[in-house]
Amino acid sequence: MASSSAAASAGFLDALDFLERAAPMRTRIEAALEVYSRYDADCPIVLRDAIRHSLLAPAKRLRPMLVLMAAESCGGGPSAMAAACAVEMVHTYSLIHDDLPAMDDDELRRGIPTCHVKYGEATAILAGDALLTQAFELLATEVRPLEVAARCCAELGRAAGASRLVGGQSDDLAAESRGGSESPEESLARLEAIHRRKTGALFVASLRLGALVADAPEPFDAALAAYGRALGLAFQIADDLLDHEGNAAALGKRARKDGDRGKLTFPALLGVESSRRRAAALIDEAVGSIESLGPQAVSLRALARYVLDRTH
Ligand code: GRG
Repeated sequence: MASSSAAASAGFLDALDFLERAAPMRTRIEAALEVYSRYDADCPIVLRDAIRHSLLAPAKRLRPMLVLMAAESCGGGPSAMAAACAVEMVHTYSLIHDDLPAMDDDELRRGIPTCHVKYGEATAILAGDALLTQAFELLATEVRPLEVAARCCAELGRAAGASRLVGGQSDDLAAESRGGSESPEESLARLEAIHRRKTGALFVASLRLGALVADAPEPFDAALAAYGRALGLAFQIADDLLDHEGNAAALGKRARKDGDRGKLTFPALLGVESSRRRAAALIDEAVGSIESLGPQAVSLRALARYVLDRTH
């Protein structure tokens, strides 16, 4: 087998190489999140602690990595880390609110008690609100030039809003109380439409923010967005498969909950093997989409393979 560095210079990395290569990047992201979650004396201590409980909990940091790797693959940019942290704040807010009793009602997230279990529902709602707002403050104050900051705010706002993340979540919740009158094709189309908004939109926005802060040309932005769409859906299929396999300890959250609730999932609709094949085809599609970015996109290629092979 080729050594890691030989494989990397040839443009390939496997999932384990990816984890090794990504570790320093994850450390840098977490150090920046730690700094951004120090608040002044007007922030109540309980709110600060609740935010930090969720934001700094052990996590994969895939979305901020996508921002940094997209920027890197387009030549880099000094505002990339602020943009990366803004995306992670929006993601963490969505997890805190998703875990609330009124939504998915979960007690475990990122391997630790959910925000509302530890701090109460009201504080968890406020912690999510604070993170969502801070994300846009961060983009507006740290991304430069100002025109790029405004475009990042617009892109992230759209991805997190009523027609994307929040809309997908709303349809997902509505689907739980729906009868079973659809054909399998209709169910699959509906499932994909939910996940394109609920999971995929933030992946695409991460890549676009990376392209924006690196001042990437339009074709690179389009290639990264196509990569993000395919990767987002593959990630969700892999997530459903991991949930189906049901190892709560490895996942750091309750497993088999979707199946138990009769929720629509890819393995339930397509079967396990067919779901795996679909995810693998989407990863090939994602990798194919960024061919034009050349060797600078080695990390994005590896991240795509990792999404398929991940165990949590
Ligand atoms: C409450 C507006 C609102 C939206 C919630 C994110 C979300 C929408 C729901 C979370 C439930 C869920 C399992 C979604 C599908 C995939 C997903 C987003 C998983 C969590 O992301 P990971 O695996 O988590 O990247 P870490 O903890 O590693 O960041």
